[in-house]
Amino acid sequence: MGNLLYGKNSNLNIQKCGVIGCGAVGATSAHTLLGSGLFNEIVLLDINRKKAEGEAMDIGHGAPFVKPVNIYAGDYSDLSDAYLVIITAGANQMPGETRIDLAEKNVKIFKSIIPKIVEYNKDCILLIVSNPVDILTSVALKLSGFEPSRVIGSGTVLDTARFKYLLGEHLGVDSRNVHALIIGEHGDSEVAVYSSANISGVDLDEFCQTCNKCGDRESMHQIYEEVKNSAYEIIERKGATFYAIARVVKRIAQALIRDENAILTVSSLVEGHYGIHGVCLGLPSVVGREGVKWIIDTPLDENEEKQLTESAGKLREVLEGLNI
Ligand code: 6V0
Repeated sequence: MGNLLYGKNSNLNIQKCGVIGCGAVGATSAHTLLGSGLFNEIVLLDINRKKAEGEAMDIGHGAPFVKPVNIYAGDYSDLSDAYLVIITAGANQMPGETRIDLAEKNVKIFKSIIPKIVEYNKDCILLIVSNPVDILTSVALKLSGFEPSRVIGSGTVLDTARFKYLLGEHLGVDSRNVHALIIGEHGDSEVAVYSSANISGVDLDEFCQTCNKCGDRESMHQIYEEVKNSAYEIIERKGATFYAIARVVKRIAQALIRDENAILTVSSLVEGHYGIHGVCLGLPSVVGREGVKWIIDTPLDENEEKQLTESAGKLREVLEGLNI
């Protein structure tokens, strides 16, 4: 299988990725990527080398049932030609803990990881998944010195999927026909954009009034609370969330590799949109092979814009309190 070379010096293999952190999220993402047909080489790294080896063996034993993939536990030097490096390393939330509570611990971990990636590979795309994802995307941007388009957080792609799923369930329509966004922090200050939400072009409020499912718009608006609290609810029941985020990782990887120009609410550096400067957060963005190509100024009503500004303010405050 020939490698598809890419990048300034054509030294990157577009079909190669690294996954740093082989816990629940990293291993499930690697498993999902193995079956995606997007990669022919996947390198797993974890501070616990044995864990990376075990996951590579277990996931790799499924390879005969999919497109051939070479998956193995490696070192940072093995990332030198990887087009995409996905970071899922770090502490996850304990019941009751917020994502922001993880910041100090995980910044420390990022300070040990990012320079090692850059030592071997200055041209890859970094996809940040560890939480608090927006803060860590800003941290990775600063520590790597990469251009902002190549440092991407999973942002509110998962929250947007949860929003579409719950709205679709509530309204009795396929979630793929629900067009609605969650933007801002992947966390407690995230913003539901109800003002432009629609079902195949029919304004959400209008659809809600005619579908006779709940008879009251308020209960539909409660769905935002459910989205925001999803992780807490899942963590309380099973200790961690990892299946849906693994699909998010695959979706973003696909948009990047296939140069899809897909619009996804990934997290990246915001400079000037809605008066926000210098923080990474989730906004609808055009994602293709070079990373985030541009951010779309989706229309927001006054209240949504205020909430977004507050979300950015909260993230800035956390960033300023960190020693990076
Ligand atoms: P986990 O199962 O505890 O796995 C974390 C892994 O990171 C472990 O295997 C550790 O050994 C490894 N690790 C720790 N330090 C290092 C290091 N310096 N170098 C390499 N590996 C290291 O956690 P889980 O996989 O459940 O979660 C990982 C992260 O993803 C957490 O921060 C979660 O909060 C975050 N999530 C982000 C989501 C999103 O939407 N962005 C969704 C779910 C979880």
